Amino acid sequence: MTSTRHSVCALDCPDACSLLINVDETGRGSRLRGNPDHPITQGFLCGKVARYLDREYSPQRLLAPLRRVGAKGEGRFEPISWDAALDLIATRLQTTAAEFGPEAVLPYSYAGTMGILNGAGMDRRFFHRLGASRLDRTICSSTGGAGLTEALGVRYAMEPEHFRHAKLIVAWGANILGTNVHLWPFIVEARRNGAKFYVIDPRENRTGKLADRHYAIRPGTDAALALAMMHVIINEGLEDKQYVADHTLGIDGLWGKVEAWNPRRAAEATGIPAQDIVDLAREYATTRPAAIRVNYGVQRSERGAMSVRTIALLPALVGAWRDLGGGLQLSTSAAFQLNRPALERADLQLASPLGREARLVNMSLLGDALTKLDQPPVKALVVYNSNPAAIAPDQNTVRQGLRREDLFTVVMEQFQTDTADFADVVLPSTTFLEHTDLYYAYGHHYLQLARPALPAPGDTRPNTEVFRQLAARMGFTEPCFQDSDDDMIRTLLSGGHPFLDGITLERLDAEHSVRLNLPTPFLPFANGGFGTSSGKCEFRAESLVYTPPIESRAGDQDLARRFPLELITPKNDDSMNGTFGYKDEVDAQTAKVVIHPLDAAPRGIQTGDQVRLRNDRGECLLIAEVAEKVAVGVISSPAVRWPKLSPDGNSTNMLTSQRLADLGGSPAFYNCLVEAERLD
Ligand SMILES: Nc1nc2c(c(=O)[nH]1)N[C@H]1C(S)=C(S)[C@@H](COP(=O)(O)OP(=O)(O)OC[C@H]3O[C@@H](n4cnc5c(=O)[nH]c(N)nc54)[C@H](O)[C@@H]3O)O[C@H]1N2
Ligand SMILES: Nc1nc2c(c(=O)[nH]1)N[C@H]1C(S)=C(S)[C@@H](COP(=O)(O)OP(=O)(O)OC[C@H]3O[C@@H](n4cnc5c(=O)[nH]c(N)nc54)[C@H](O)[C@@H]3O)O[C@H]1N2
Ligand code: SF4
Ligand SMILES: [Mo]
Repeated sequence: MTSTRHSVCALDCPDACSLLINVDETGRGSRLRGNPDHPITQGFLCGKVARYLDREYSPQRLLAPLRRVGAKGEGRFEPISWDAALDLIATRLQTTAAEFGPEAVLPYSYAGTMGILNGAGMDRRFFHRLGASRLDRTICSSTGGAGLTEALGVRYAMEPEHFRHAKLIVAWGANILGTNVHLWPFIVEARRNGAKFYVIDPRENRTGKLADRHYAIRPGTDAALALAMMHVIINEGLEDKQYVADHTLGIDGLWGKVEAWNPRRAAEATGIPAQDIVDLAREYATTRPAAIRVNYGVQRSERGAMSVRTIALLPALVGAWRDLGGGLQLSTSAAFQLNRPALERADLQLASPLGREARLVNMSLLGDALTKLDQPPVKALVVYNSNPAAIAPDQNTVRQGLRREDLFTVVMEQFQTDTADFADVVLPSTTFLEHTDLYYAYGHHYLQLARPALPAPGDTRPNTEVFRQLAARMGFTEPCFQDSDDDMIRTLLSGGHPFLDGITLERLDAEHSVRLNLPTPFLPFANGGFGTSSGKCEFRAESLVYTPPIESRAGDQDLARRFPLELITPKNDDSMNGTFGYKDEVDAQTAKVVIHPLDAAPRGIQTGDQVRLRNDRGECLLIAEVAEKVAVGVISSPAVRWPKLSPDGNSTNMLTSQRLADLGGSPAFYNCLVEAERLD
């Protein structure tokens, strides 16, 4: 008898799909599909997860704990028992803390799973109680979050379902078909009803190819475009005077600031013709409802927070928030008002030997943290839900750090990643199909619960269980270390926020997916209600600025002469950061770099040639595709390749820098100057 079970896709994707899986009497899963009854999943999955069972049952899955026997990074290990592995880890963490202070221990995790228990639950309690350094989890979105908060005060967003009502949709640094495909049906519906769909992106991706217009903007210059749109809108009196008067502050100062940002000046900065900027601004201001889907692509830049902030001021200027189908979406996650403080228990730091709040280490600066940080230096690193040897910027420095003989490294993983190769101990982890977790989303407003659908293979264990067991070995006696997964879910639901009214564990078990208790329709700023102290959207014109990124053609001229190409490394359509990097087809996709014919010709580069990209930080080898999908001066290679599978052992994060964005601490991944040469 085959039964059907429910699950939730845990990958780091806005869509957080509701899944159905067939399971036979032996417990083996077959046929993974999207839940047809889920309002966002709508019965379909992206290509990568439709085939997730390949990964689930891959012969490359890690099934037993391992201890390193070779050199760091070499990847030679021998199996050991869980007891031996946990004893070893507990002893090393204790001696490290005793000798150097507990802050010498650094956790390193990101969103390998979006499950809250396995991503930010027992692990947080454990490291807080130990007094370990706290990790500032900036690698992805914190810059955009900071920019959005500057504009709106609270990071609420348009509902995805409302895009169907829009008459103009702008995908701004958002590769919807690649990274957020469950928004697409709503866009198709809107277009069927006459909506226009525009894309603002330095490259022509899948989404841009299907758009009514593609504006090829230069990387990191979005704030210049947004300021020029404000110029046109105010100059032509197209702002929503009522909304501006009722719900914004500082319109008078705004003209003083944007007056200088005429479309010609913005055209020079962005590479988008001035007339196109004028037309876009007019159309945006005069079409209702108008929706902007801005995604994290725009904020992986030195000017990322300013980009998001200026873009997020546009809907207030034209009153788009009033309309069903109008407004902006960056992330819906802020509406999930879960009781995370009670889950994470930062107060346990006071019970730690440290006795105070531990220092905060920016994960985007891992290279520096492992090679330069002092008082104390990082002596033990515990990695889970992340693959920093592949995904962190300035790979060279990260690797130098991971290679340190005096660094004790634990990696909890499903696959033998580059990071796992540097581990002293590798612990085999369950997948989302095998453990319980609670899921928020950053592209919709449904809270979801998943129970194990499949048995855990081999000796794999969930992160939650590993940290419970480590806590016991370390002698942490607080009752919270005995909390079950269900206890932790109840804790998360317990904060009393009205958006969680009526949502219980029992209801989640029965319904799997529950809409947050938001007003329907949810129009967060239709009547103001911004999260600023004034309650209004504050333009604060004096602090709106655009200056070109240092690593751009208009930035540091010495750099730009030596390294004249602007490299962007956006997401690969058919993988998920490094999660599927072991697959041959993903490796082939992420081995490519697209270069414009006018940049390729003088370098003698043709499609299929092996090229070396280099800058002062390092180099890597890729295969050229010569095409007009990028503008002159821009090259693009999809992220993230497993370095160890490339011919020289390097991937594009050899080239990216630890220079941070303007606010929020995220890396400026997409402002990266390089030179390219053909290999003979
Ligand atoms: N298939 C797939 N889906 C994914 C992921 C994946 O790896 N693969 N990763 C997940 C994760 S972790 C995240 S954070 C989200 C991110 O989702 P997105 O933000 O949609 O993805 P990105 O590729 O980072 O950037 C989107 C687009 O921004 C463009 N871009 C780059 N620089 C600029 C710029 O300066 N200005 C503008 N206007 N556009 C720019 C890129 O070319 C890209 O097409 O996707 C998630 N979904
Ligand atoms: N050049 C460049 N670099 C980038 C980006 C880019 O666009 N360009 N994007 C950046 C962004 S936006 C992000 S979010 C980061 C992503 O960085 P990461 O979050 O590190 O990347 P992932 O590959 O999504 O997940 C990492 C690992 O988590 C493991 N994992 C999954 N589930 C579990 C689990 O339940 N337990 C344990 N122990 N492990 C699990 C997976 O096997 C995978 O190897 O990369 C960043 N790096
Ligand atoms: S990766 Fe995204 S689109 Fe694909 S199944 Fe998971 S949540 Fe859905
Ligand atoms: Mo991300």
